[in-house]
Amino acid sequence: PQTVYLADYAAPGWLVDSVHLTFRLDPEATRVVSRIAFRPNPEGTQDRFYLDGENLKLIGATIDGQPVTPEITATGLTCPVPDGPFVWEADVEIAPAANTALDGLYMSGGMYCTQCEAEGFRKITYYPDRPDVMGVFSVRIEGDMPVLLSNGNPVASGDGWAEWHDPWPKPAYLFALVAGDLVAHSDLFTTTEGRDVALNIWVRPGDLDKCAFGMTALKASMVWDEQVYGRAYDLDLFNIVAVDDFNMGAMENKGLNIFNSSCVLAKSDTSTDADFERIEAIIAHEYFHNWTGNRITCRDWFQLCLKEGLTVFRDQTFTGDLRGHAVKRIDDALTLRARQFREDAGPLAHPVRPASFVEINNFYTATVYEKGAELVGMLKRLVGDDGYRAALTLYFDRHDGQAATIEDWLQCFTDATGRDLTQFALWYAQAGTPQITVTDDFVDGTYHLTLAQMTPPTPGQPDKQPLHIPVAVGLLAPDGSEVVPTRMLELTQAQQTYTFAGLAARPIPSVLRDFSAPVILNHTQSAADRGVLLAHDSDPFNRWEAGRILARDVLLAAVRDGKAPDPAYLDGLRATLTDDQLHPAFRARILALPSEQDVADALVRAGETPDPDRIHSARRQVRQAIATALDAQMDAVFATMQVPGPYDPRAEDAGRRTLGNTVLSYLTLLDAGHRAAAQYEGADNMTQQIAALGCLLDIGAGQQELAAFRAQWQGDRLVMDKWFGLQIARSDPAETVTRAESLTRDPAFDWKNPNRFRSVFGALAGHMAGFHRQDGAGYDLLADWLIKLDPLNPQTTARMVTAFDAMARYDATRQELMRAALTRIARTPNLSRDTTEMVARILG
Ligand code: HT7
Ligand code: ZN
Repeated sequence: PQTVYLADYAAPGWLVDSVHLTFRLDPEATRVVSRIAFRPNPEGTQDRFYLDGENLKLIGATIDGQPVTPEITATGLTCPVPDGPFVWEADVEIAPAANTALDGLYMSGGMYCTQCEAEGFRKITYYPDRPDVMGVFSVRIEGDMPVLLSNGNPVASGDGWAEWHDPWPKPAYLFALVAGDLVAHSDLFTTTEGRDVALNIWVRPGDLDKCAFGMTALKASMVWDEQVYGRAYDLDLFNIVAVDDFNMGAMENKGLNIFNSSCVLAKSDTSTDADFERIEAIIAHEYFHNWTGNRITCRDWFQLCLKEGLTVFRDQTFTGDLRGHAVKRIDDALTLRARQFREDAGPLAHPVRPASFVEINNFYTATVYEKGAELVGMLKRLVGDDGYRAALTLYFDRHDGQAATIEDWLQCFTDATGRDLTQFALWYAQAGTPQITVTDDFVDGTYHLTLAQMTPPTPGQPDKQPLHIPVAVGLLAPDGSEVVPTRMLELTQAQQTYTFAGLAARPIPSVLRDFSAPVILNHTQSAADRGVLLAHDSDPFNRWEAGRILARDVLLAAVRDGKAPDPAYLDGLRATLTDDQLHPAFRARILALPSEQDVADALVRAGETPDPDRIHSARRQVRQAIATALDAQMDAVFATMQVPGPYDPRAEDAGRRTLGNTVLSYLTLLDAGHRAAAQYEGADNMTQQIAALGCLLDIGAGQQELAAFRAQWQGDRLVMDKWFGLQIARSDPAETVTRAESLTRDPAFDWKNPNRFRSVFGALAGHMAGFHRQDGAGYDLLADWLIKLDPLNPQTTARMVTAFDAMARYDATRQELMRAALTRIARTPNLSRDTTEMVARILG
């Protein structure tokens, strides 16, 4: 397969003014008639007219009305064209019902829908399918379906046809079409500019009662973007459609967002608090793309973080504003460490702006999204709130309607604030997680804090340069009072020392407050100092972080030497648990121990080989000890965290339920599941029901409840995904693989549906001790199913191959078994380009 390089970017030879598309829908033979007005690009650097196109049957083509016979390959066509502007017309045939890759025009549960990002439009018709070619689209849909939707505003419709016009020029990846038997939950919104916007969430008729929350989230997003970023919506209509078969979460097509149904449908008896929060964030994310992605798009796919990093940063801030910044920052750091740090530490490490790719779909990664968002956050810390506002205003003014680059983005910050960001730009090009080592000394009232940075080598980047890193630091007195409030240190050299004079006693440093940069901190601090930070730090993130490091050390001691938790740690935990001044959601985060994966990461960083079984049992042992030591307090907290009245997904109630269910998971270790069984029995919402079921499964009980759960929810696809996933996630490691394997034989296991496939195999891969079973059965089962899925759905297959990316950290036996499984995948005849690239990168 061919590698594409950022360095080879060439401006398009022809630009598009207008695009008229007519779709005559048919599952086996849809006809797509296109009429495209092209004109030569004065800045173009390509001299051959070329249109992308894949799996298309060309019925006929004309240029300015004259039939032409293009030269066609498997990936596109070329043809001689006139010197000036011209009109290209083509009639092609495609087969949506046969499109199992869910990319281009496909069918899901009898409805037609599209997915065009990144390169799906070329599976619909011949087109310059690249984001820097933007055209005004008009669409006519003819089909035997009650609802026919496309981008923009409706123009006209009749029985079996509808016409749409989108006045905003857009790249082809934002094109969308939906046709089906759908009903809408509708509302209205008036923008600050006085525009009345009709809002619809389109679903299958049985799902209409699951739309209200999504609509509230959409309106909250529209208000937030007006108030916080000054961005108003720009069409008279905003449609969202829920689709069951979808490769990712959702897609921001102009005026017609398409959502995986799991990311929009919500109702208290079928969705958990976590689902509600996720849905709210994804609706916001896709809506925010209207400005950061659609109005200003990317010049090429190497610039993907320009829209994704910024939009993730915006949705994170939105959730923080609605639900509390401290807990949101903790959750974001946990996600970053679990997914992005892991990516950075293995064979798939790549820069936030990659320099090359084979298949762009493989670069919708935690690095581009989550680390990309961290880079925006760091810029904001460096230039301050006012500087950030000025830079963003300039960005919107200067680049509206354009396909921009990271250089354009950084230039706005420089022009708006005067800051030189030359060194900062390295963050976009250099892969790997920087490590900062902290040392200090205190002499005669003066405290010296030394920070030394180092970024380890990553594939293709053996040598790293120092980065420009904002490190937020505060100092505490030994009694926990704050002696130096937060100061934003700017680390630019390999090593720098910062001086704080006039201190009465040696301070306790609180470094990297609010997780001010996506780095790993190597900081040796005594357990006593960490105890002070846990009890007193004014920065909630570092308060939690102190508790997390104490917990990690307790877990490491249990893994290495079978040690029971230190009583001082248990005292600190008890004090936090019972501190009513602290938000319940925050207390729950402190009480939740680092994951098995976190413990493995810590061992790897210490140069040790993690043993998944040992980590699993040590963590259980520590949890048992905590439960025993804090039994009485947990019992009291469990009682006070019960939320009376009807279910409300608001943050305050959700936080109470999270703490209640966290202590329930400990109490279940002591009461043989008594409380959990009662909670399951009495639950009137999914949060309480599934938390109780999980607790029961954790102690090897709950089989009766599991059967009852299935009987109750067998008609609900999304809840059944939970049923599949939970019993694997909460299984004993000795049974994880057999449980997953037997579930693949369940009549409800529809492996062609990505959500269902992920519910089983995502849960298997996420169960560290179960997946890494010593005989390799976990690897073999996953490999078997990935080989089976690849010809149907390469995107989802390639994504799930990443389960093997931590191969190098395990013992020789496991490494060999993983290598064998990957080699078997690699040798599969006709393996997709997507999966081939991922397997090759992992095997190295
Ligand atoms: N911009 C979208 C990314 C995307 C995608 C979505 C659904 C299916 C396939 C996809 N490929 C790429 C989603 C987002 O970041 O908002
Ligand atoms: Zn996005």
